[in-house]
Amino acid sequence: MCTPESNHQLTVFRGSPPKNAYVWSPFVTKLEARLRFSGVPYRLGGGSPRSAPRGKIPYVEVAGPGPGGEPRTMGDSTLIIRSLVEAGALPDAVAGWLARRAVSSGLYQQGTARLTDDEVRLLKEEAWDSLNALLTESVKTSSRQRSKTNDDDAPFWVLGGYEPTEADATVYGFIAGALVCTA
Ligand SMILES: N[C@@H](CCC(=O)N[C@@H](CS)C(=O)NCC(=O)O)C(=O)O
Repeated sequence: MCTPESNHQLTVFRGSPPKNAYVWSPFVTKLEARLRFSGVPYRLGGGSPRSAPRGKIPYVEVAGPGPGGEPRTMGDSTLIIRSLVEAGALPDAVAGWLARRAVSSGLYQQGTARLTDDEVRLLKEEAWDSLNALLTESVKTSSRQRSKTNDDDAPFWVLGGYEPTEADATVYGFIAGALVCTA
């Protein structure tokens, strides 16, 4: 759809005038990270929640190929990613069932999976601690993998393995958003 081969053009609307800096919205950064991880080119647009199809940022416009085709807009980072994957424009990076089970089990052991939604909201600090624990485990796993290649500067991924997944885009979006947001 938006791959260079098929000539579609993808524009990501971030809610503020385009510039080369993160925006505060974790959902925008999540979507952009997911596209960058997969090498899918896109343009930046401004836009606003008022002009968004679902009243939220991010939203995207997909144009082309060729003249005559009406550009399509889509909202919601998860639905955008799913739609691009279904269209073959983005490789599927959803974690496998085994990796999900390992993470679910880890979160249950750690305690986060036993909290209600309200408790999770109240215990933001614990959520960040949980993320830290998860990343600490990830880097240990990755260190073992990296030691085989002697490449200590290699990136590591949230669920281990050799490729980023949806989990990396989401974590990246929320960390970057929290660092950028001054509110
Ligand atoms: N589920 C949506 C959430 C998007 C969302 O909540 N966007 C916020 C910014 S982080 C927004 O547009 N807020 C403006 C508003 O609600 O008016 C997604 O994944 O894209």
